[in-house]
Amino acid sequence: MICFFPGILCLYKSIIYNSQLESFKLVVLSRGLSANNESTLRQLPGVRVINLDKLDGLGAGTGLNAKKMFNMNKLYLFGLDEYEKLVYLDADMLCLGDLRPLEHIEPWAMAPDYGQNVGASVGQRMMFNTGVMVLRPCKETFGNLVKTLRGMRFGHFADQAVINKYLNDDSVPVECLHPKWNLIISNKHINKKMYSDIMKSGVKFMHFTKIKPWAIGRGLLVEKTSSKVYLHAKDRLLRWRFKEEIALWKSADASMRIETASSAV
Ligand SMILES: [Mn+2]
Repeated sequence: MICFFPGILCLYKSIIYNSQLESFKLVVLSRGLSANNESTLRQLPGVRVINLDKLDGLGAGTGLNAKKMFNMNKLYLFGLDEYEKLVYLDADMLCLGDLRPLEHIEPWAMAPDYGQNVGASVGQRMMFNTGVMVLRPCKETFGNLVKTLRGMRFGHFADQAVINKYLNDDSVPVECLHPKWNLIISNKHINKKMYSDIMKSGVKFMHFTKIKPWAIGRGLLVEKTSSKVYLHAKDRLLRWRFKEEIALWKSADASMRIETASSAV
């Protein structure tokens, strides 16, 4: 499984560098992070780490694979009701624009999932991508999500299937954010015009769904396990396809030096 620590560091740097926020607090939900990496994160100004290692994995017994079980940890954030409002971000996200408008966006708000050829839907609604969510933590919502999860059978999506089903079944109002708030890179070759228009007019968050730029050249570029030969060919292809996106990630990553306790990431 890919380690997301370098992704979180770069997300943090990109928010400082690009968001124009005077201050922010980054709450990191972690599971399986090394002690060194966790202490590096704890030393960053404005960062709080919530270690989930001792909590049960959500979704046991539903036949989910390890990666989908890992993604289910996201549901724990709904229990953080000491916060009135949270902007949830995946760790494979990069901030590229002014985030101040988020102060005026009320929960729930999410961007559509445009990563498919045909936009997926749940019930009567479009499917929202769960990589960026403006939400209000609430123990009751958390309980309802866990209940929803228990009765489900899973296909392609994990937490995203649960959250969308809950929103649909309970008719929860959701504001649809412009896709610039969650520009899914898998979309680049699907909705070409929309993607390039957003690239030109300004991205808020770029979502590295297809590749993790920090894992390039480490044999971890693709998310799915494949044969070595296939992996190298795909590695080159993706590197070429997402040249511009990878360059943006690298430049944010180089914007600030953070001393890491361990280089083994
Ligand atoms: Mn993601």
